[in-house]
Amino acid sequence: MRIDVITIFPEMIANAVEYSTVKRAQENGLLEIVVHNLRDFAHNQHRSVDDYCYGGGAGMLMKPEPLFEAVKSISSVVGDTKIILLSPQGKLLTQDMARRLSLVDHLILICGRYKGVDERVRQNLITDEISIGDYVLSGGEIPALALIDAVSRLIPGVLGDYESAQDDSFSEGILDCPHYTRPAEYQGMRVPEVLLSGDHKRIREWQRQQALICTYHKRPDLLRSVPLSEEDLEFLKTLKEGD
Ligand code: 9WO
Repeated sequence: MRIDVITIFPEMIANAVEYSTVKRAQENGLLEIVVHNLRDFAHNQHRSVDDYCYGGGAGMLMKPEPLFEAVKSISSVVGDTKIILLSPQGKLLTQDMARRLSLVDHLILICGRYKGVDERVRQNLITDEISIGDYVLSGGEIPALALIDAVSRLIPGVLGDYESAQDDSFSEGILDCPHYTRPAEYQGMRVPEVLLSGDHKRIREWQRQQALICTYHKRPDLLRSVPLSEEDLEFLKTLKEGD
């Protein structure tokens, strides 16, 4: 997969992709990230990429020409390309969406700044608009990094067998169960006995029930959109009766 990022703060992206899984994906040749400074596509001596709004009002907007030209300069011979604007008005990024994006050959991420982009960019340049949550940031760079992180770890071959086999939060659509490491007792706080028992069937059962309890209390909305076994449903019924 190739990901191009268009931003006025290229170092913000370039520095952050030097870590962890995203770095490994690049080293293994499974992911190529290319960062572009939007100012390189500015038309005047001051390298301006923003301008006042028609109709007045506070704040500046990103001018259309540099954005159109930056995208045009990125040779899209790679195949299937999505041009994504990170913005609070976008569709909420979910694990499902990240999974679908990880199958695309080429992503071009546009990081908004100021008050946002000229509407002609939204209407005629971008193919998808994505939000990472309902809060306002000062720009699209951090959301772009969140998207890159979520997507790159799903590219086939990026995670080892061990890591991908891990049932992390959301991999099955529900929250993860609690985990413990040594010592078995710390300041009187004990690790649940079942985890020390060596009885793998009982452990598996306990972990599933804990995950259901956790999801039921913290994110009950997730339980409506996930396949549950007969046993899961039976257990959830006992939880509801306890309320
Ligand atoms: C700035 C501003 C200045 C004066 C008056 C009104 C104003 N609105 C904004 C504004 O909303 N700026 C946004 C900053 C424009 C697009 C890029 N920015 C952004 C992206 N903030 N938050 C996001 C974002 C993106 C994806 N997911 C969550 C948040």
